[in-house]
Amino acid sequence: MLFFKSGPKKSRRMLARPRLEPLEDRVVPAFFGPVSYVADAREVVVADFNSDNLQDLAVTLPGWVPGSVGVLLGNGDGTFDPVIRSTAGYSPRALTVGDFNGDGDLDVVVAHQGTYDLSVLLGNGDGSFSALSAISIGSEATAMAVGDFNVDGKLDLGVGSNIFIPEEYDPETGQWLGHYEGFATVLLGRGDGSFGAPASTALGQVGYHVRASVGITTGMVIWTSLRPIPCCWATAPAISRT
Ligand SMILES: [Ca+2]
Ligand SMILES: [Ca+2]
Ligand SMILES: [Ca+2]
Repeated sequence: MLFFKSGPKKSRRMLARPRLEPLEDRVVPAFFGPVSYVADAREVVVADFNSDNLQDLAVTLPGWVPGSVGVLLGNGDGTFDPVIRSTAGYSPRALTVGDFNGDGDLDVVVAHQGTYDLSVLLGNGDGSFSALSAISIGSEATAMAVGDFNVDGKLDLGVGSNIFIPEEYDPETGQWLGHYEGFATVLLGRGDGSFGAPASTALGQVGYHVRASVGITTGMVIWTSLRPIPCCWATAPAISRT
């Protein structure tokens, strides 16, 4: 029952009854069953690689010698064409996208597991890539972020990376025990698909995965590492820990 006060000392029962009103017709979202296009994809980015205003997918596909980047061109209805593979070197893992040479076609940068290299693959505008070039950053990249960090109109890279520091050999498992030292690295783009020398700042001991992401503020890249060491974070150019 509902009541309301009509005066400072009086109260009376509200006569109106609640009404039931029909809801408007609604369209309930539904999803088709999953469709598998590629197996063992590691990372995925969404972008329009063939400039048809339909979103496509790019994924890193493992393979030791060599791996590849696969692009699935979107049809605009939730389906994709068969994967287009481009050679991407040794065990590609992290992936990021941008037009690094300013020709209007999206390019990708790939980080490789087990190496200290990044690879730049220039887009051909049709979902394929070519002109692969390698950049050594001196540590193993786990994540990348793209932005114009020095505001010169050319895309730059922020890279989170690590180096494993072995401390003790475990004969039972046959593995080395140790920890990871993290690095926050910035590579300034030259606007032609190449980058200047990497500028790295040591983050100290971190978890394996050093994430790099672009902050809300232009010109800022943020690195974080969440496990197992309590978080450290850093922004370019000033680096600090929490
Ligand atoms: Ca497209
Ligand atoms: Ca390009
Ligand atoms: Ca720049």
